[in-house]
Amino acid sequence: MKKEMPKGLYAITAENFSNGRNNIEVVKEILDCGVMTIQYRDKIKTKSEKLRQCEIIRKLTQNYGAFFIVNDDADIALACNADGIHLGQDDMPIEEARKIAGKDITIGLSTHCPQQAAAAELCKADYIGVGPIFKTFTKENVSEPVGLEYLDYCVKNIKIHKVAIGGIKLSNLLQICSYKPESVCMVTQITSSQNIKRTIKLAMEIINGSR
Ligand code: TZP
Ligand code: MG
Repeated sequence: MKKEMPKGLYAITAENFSNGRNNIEVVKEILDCGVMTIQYRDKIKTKSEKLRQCEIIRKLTQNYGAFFIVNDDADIALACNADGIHLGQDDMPIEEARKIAGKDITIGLSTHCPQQAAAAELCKADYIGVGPIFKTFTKENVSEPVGLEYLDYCVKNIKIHKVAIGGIKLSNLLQICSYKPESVCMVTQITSSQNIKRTIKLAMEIINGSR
C-alpha cells in the first residue's frame, strides 16, 4: 500500500548550506521539531556516501513516523526503502521510474509551467513541486522564478498534492500559505538557520494558523 504523503512543512537537506553541520545532524534536529516530510538532496557526494546517509535518515524518519523522499536516485530510494523519489524534468521519466520502483512508492516531479504540471498529472505523479516561486541561490542551473501566478494556477487546476518551493522564507511564508498548497518547502531557511528549532516553530505556527 502506498503511504500517504503528509501535508505541511517539507524539508530538504542542503549540506553545503548547513553551517558546517552534516545532513544527519540537521535531519535529526528537523525531525525533533515535528517536520513530517524530509527529502534527501545532495549533488556532491558519491553514491555510496549518499546511500550511507540515506540509510541512517531512513531509520531516523521511521522512528518519528516521518515520510522520506530521495532526490534523483531511484536506486538509492529503493535500496534504503524510502517512501518516495523526487525527479526533475531532466531526470528519468516517471513511467520508467514507476516500472523500476513499483506502484507503492511516491513519485514527485518538479514543474515550472502549466504544461509540465498537466503532464505530471497525466503520467500519474503523486505530487508536483511548484517553483521556484521566488529567486533562489540554493540550486544550480535553476529555472527562472515562476512567481505566485504559477502557484495560483496549480492550486486552481491541478488535483494532485502540490509542494510550493523556491526562495520561501519566514518573511513570505504567510503569502505562500494564503494560496493553500498542500505543502510548503523551505530549504536554506531551515538548514542554514542558527536556531533550527526556533525557525521551524515559527514556520509551523504560520502554516498551521493559515489552514
Ligand atoms: N528546487 C526548486 S527551487 C529549489 C529546489 C531544490 C531550492 C530551494 O531552496 P531555498 O533555499 O528554499 O530557496
Ligand atoms: Mg533531479
